Amino acid sequence: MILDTVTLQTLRVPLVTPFTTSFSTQTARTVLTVRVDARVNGVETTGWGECGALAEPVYSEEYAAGAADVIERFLLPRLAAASRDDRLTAETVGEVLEPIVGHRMAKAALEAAVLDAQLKASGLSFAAYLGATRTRVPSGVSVGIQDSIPRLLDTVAGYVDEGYQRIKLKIQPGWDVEPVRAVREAHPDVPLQVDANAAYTLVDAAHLRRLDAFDLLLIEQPLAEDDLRQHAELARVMTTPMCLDESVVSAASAADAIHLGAAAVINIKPSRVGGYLEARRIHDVARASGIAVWCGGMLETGLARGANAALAALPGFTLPGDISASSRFYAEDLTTPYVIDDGHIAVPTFPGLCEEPHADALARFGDAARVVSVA
Ligand code: SMG
Ligand code: MG
Repeated sequence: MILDTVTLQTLRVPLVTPFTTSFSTQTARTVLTVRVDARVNGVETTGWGECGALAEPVYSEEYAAGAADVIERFLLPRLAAASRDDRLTAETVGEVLEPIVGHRMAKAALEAAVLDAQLKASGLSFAAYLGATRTRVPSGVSVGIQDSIPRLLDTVAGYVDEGYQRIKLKIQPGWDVEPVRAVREAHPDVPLQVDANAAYTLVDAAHLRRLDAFDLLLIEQPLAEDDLRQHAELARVMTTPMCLDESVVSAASAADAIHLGAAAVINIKPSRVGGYLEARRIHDVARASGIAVWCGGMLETGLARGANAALAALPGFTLPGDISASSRFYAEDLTTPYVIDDGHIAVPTFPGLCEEPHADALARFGDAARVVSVA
C-alpha cells in the first residue's frame, strides 16, 4: 500500500443517555477518526478507523487528544516510511509501530483504517478476511450505574424487551449486591454479568463473594489493571468466573493471565489490545486454552461496531459481547445504524470494516479535519 494522505478529525457525538461507570459519567463520545487515502496495486482506496480512547485518561492512560498527537508526531512518520519502502500492509502495521511503546488505541485506529482501505481495494469483507463462522452475533448490553434501583429495573426491563441476550451491570462499592439482587429477582433467567472497572481491592474479597449468590456469567475486572496475581487470588475464593478487561493488553498478557489462573474468561476489545489482528491472536490463545472470550466495547460508532461484530463471529467468541444496536448510545450514528434483530446484530458483508461515514454527521459532530501529509 502506498499512503497518500491521512486525515484526523475529532468528533463529539452525543449519547442518548448518560453512561456512568465506576470511573466517570459520559454524556457524549469524543471520538478521533482516522481516514487513510492510499493506493493498493495502483487502485485508489480509502479506509476509516476510529480510536477507542475516551476524552480523558480514565479507562486507561490513553485519551483522544493524546492519541491524535502520538499518531501525528510518532506513528504516521513510521507508516509513511514503510509506505516509501513499499512494505506497508495491514499485516505489517503492528511491527512497523512496535518501537513506539504503548499507545495501543492510537495504533489500533491506524491499523483499522489501513485494513479497511486494503480490504476495500480487494472487495473483501472483514468477516471473510478473518474467517468468521457466523452471519450474526448475539447482542449484549452494558447498563451504567443508575440513581436508584427502581430506575435500574426500568432500564433493564427496556433492554430485555428490545431483545438483548445478556445484561451487564456496571458496579462499584456501594452499588453492587443490592442492584444485582434486584435485577436477578426481576429476571431470574436472564444471562447476567457485572463489570467493576477496577473499583475494588482484595480487601473487598468477602464482600464480592456475596455476588456468587446470583448465578452471574462472570465478574469483569474487579481489581486494578496490574493486579494479575490478586485477580488469581480472588478467583480462587469466588465461584463466579473471573473475567479480565483492562489487564489484558496483548496476547502475551492474555497468556500470562490464563497461566496464573487470573482469567477464566477474557473480554477482547480490539482497541485496548492494539488492533483487530492482536485481538484475533488473543482469541486464538484463549481458544487453545479452553478459555471463553467475548467482544467488549468502547461505545463504538458505526465505524467500528460492524467490525467488532465480524470479530465476534469467530468460533471462540462463545459469550454475547457488548455489541448492542447503535441506538443503545446514539440517536444518530455516523453510518447506517446497526440494529438489533431477534437479539442479534448482523455481521456486515460489505467490503472492508465499515461504511463510509455520512458527511453531514462528520460536519455536525466534528471539528475541522486535519489533513496530515505523509508523502
Ligand atoms: O460499547 O457497549 C459498549 C460499552 C461497553 O461497558 C462497556 N465498556 O469497561 O467494558 C468496559 C466499558 C468501557 C467503556 S466505559 C465508558
Ligand atoms: Mg470492562
